[in-house]
Amino acid sequence: MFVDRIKVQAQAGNGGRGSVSFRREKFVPKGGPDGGDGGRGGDVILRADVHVDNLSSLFYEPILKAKNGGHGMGKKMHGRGAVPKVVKVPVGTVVYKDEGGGMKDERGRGDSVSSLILHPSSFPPLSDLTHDGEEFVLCEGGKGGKGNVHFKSSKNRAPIQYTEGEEGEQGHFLLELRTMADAALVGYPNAGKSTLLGKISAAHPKVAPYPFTTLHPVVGVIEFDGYRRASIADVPGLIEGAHRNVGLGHDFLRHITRCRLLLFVLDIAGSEGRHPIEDLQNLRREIDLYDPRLSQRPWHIIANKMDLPGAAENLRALQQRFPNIETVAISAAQSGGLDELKDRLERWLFEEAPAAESHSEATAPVVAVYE
Ligand SMILES: Nc1nc2c(ncn2[C@@H]2O[C@H](COP(=O)(O)OP(=O)(O)OP(=O)(O)O)[C@@H](O)[C@H]2O)c(=O)[nH]1
Ligand SMILES: [Mg+2]
Repeated sequence: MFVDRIKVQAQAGNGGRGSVSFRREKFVPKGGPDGGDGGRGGDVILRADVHVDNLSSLFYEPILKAKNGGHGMGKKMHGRGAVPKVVKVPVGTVVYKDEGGGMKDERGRGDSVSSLILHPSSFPPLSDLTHDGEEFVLCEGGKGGKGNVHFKSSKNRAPIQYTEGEEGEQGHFLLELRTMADAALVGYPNAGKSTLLGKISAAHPKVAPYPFTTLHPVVGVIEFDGYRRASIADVPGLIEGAHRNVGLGHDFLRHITRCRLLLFVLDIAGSEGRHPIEDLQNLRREIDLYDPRLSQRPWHIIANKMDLPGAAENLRALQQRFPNIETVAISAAQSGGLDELKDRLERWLFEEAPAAESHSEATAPVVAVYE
């Protein structure tokens, strides 16, 4: 199961209680207070891990709870501090405070679809875990209470006061994965995105002659000469009207928000009865409707299925229509033009859209405004 958006509840551990105790020892009459402090409650921590690729583990464990700290004891012994509850999440996880409402998660919890209208500025993320090993303390454990040793004074030599441990923080959160990749393959279903990714990287996304074969993003790594590497995301097919939730909708487009280069993969032969120029216009429009900032990203065209009849003619028409957009003609199925594509990718990724711009800071979750 692939889960890329989930609500969780987190509860850090409470601090342990301070102890009330007196030293009792042979030949030491009235030994004085010796109650130790309580231990700290455990934190709930999210840790980004490259070996985790989605949030499905949280689907089965939606309540994240850390242990309480141990109580203080006599002989000035402190209670045991609880170990933190560390939850591994994929790199690219964005954490939001769940204010209740506005967002729907994988379980369908949250508000009804019609009210999914968000005001981005009022919904800033708490954290964005973009590097392997990066941690975010979701809820802090409570401090331990004080034992009676702290209350000793010249007036009160046998205090019976102590303090309770503090309560651990708790809250509701929404975690959302935004895939980290350098470039994204965007196209209609069956355009050949998965076939292409399978050919140029070591990834093996499923390929089949029916639409919506790919249901969640798959990231492949492509290696260039000189040990240069880049990651490319194959995202589910997009169709006209996706912003109205047609097809798979365009919710998954958040996975391309961090990609610094958009590659539009077209069925240039129009083998399914559509025209590639219209396909491209529709794809660009859907991206713009989703988030206008995305349509400002550098983009290029990959004209696929050049082996089919009618492709060359359509390619000419496309180039006339978009003379300033670089277009690479390939046949992913027959591995035609892939060397040329790799050369261009290297130039696009390392010379024209350098990495500094990548992984743009996460903003508020972009949620569809359904009509
Ligand atoms: N003739 C021809 N067929 C191709 C080419 N590339 C892909 N196909 C075929 O097109 C069909 C769809 O390919 P996929 O790679 O699954 O397409 P996709 O874009 O990933 O589709 P979704 O996952 O549904 O969005 C498969 O039957 C492929 O064999 C090509 O260059 N030429
Ligand atoms: Mg696919």
